[in-house]
Amino acid sequence: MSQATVHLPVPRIPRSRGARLQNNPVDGHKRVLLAAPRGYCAGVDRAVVAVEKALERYGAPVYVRKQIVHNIHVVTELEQKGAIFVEEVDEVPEGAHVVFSAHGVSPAVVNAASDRGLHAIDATCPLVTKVHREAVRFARDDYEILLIGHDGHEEVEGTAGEAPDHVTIVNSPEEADTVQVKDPSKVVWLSQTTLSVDETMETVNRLRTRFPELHNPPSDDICYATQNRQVAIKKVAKDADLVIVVGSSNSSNSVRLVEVALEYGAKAAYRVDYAEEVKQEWLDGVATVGVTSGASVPEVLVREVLEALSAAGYEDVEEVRTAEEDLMFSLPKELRQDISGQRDTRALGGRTGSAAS
Ligand code: 0CJ
Ligand code: F3S
Repeated sequence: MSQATVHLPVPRIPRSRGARLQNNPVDGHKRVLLAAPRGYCAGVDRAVVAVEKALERYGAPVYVRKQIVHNIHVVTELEQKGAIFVEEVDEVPEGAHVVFSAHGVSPAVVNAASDRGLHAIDATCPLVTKVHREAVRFARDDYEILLIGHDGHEEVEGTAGEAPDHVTIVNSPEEADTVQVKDPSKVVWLSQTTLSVDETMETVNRLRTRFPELHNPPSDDICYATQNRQVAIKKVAKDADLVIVVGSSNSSNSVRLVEVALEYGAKAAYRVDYAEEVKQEWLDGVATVGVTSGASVPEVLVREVLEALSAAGYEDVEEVRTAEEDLMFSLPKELRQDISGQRDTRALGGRTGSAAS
């Protein structure tokens, strides 16, 4: 993979109001192509609401193991509401409530929380849980699992932890050329949910050259949201002089959007957490700016980027939509009963559509 993901602890860069962008002349009509789908996916919405709901129900503090999602703004806002983010469950006081992040946890973490008498609320995205189940099943059938993903990313740690004796992590297409297996007739590949689709296919092709009997996962492991955001930015990138991706530096899917934009024709592409980070020089000679955001990014941060661009003369905003999303997940089971014992049927993650769990 072209760029390693940065892991916690993430530096807390204080938010500063940068200078307003100048409206300098350029050749051509200034415009913004706004990719859609972008921003929150169903699993992120569910995880963030799970923390809010836990705070409402149990009162502050509620502990969260790792960042609930990889977005500094989301984490800061939840901290202000009373969430305490920890690296490991041994930092949580015995008997307290702890939320597991959207990226999932290994059975070892679940057991450590239970040994400590913690009340765990599992906000793992159901699409990550699906990959965990695949790992368990293939390990039980004695397959060797080549897990394509970023070593050290929480999701990869969680999935690998389901079957540590059967899993080998493949970090990049290059590693596919050197990874060793015991029995090439009994190998399957699985993947992290937030990778580049194209790069993962390259890794798989290189693996298959060496292991022709390589099994495929029963269904896509790269999730719908990751795929949809990449398809949308590909369409925008070919017409963009500059692409701005809103998302945090440790957000795998956001960082992938920068790479995909560059691969698909954007003349330049940058990632920002906040609008204030957009630099005047990025706009030099730029007529068309593409804008998108990762799956862990609240829309308010995109709106602030659009406002900053508007001040620089990019007032004409055209949405480029390549898919509709209506997937929703119900809340983690620990939160489905409300205090009065009523079942909370709130479904999360999209504007319309049917609930899944
Ligand atoms: O792994 C996930 C369940 C994705 C959560 C949404 O995105 P983010 O930025 O928190 O996580 P990635 O680093 O995996 O993209
Ligand atoms: Fe889940 Fe994909 Fe979002 S795995 S949390 S739907 S980015």
